[in-house]
Amino acid sequence: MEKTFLMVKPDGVARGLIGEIISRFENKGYTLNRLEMLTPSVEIAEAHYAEHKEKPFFGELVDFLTSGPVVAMEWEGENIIAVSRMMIGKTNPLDAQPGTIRGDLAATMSQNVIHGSDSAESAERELALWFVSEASHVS
Ligand code: 3AN
Repeated sequence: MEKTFLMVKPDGVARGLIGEIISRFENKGYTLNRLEMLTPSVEIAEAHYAEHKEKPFFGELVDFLTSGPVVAMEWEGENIIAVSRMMIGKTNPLDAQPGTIRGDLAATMSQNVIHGSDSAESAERELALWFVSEASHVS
């Protein structure tokens, strides 16, 4: 069974959307394996967005992710990586379809409520980054 990393970003937490977002994946039939609420350090935010290090918006991205609590989660289910990306919707609000999380709940490119891993490699890397040790969590 496939696993992925999903995160309610600081805007989603501040706007009271944690329950709404978790419900969408529960209603779909996926399983929530792990959940942690934390305010990310600069180190973890930079590592998370390492692929965007050269982008002009990198500083803004890190500032935003470290601005308040997030909800980091491990979810499991059939084809969850591709399907959760469809459920999340496109990054640009002009492309995010109604019915998707961003299409329904997000209006800007930079504050778009949720992150989801975009490939098996990203999922593995991000789960290892955010959930450091199997032994330190009850699963
Ligand atoms: P996604 O989150 O849809 O996988 P990525 O990985 O391309 O999108 O970008 C990561 C995050 O960077 C996005 N969620 C968004 O918050 C931010 N971002 C992407 N492109 C831009 C941009 N052109 N301007 C500002 N922020 C951006």
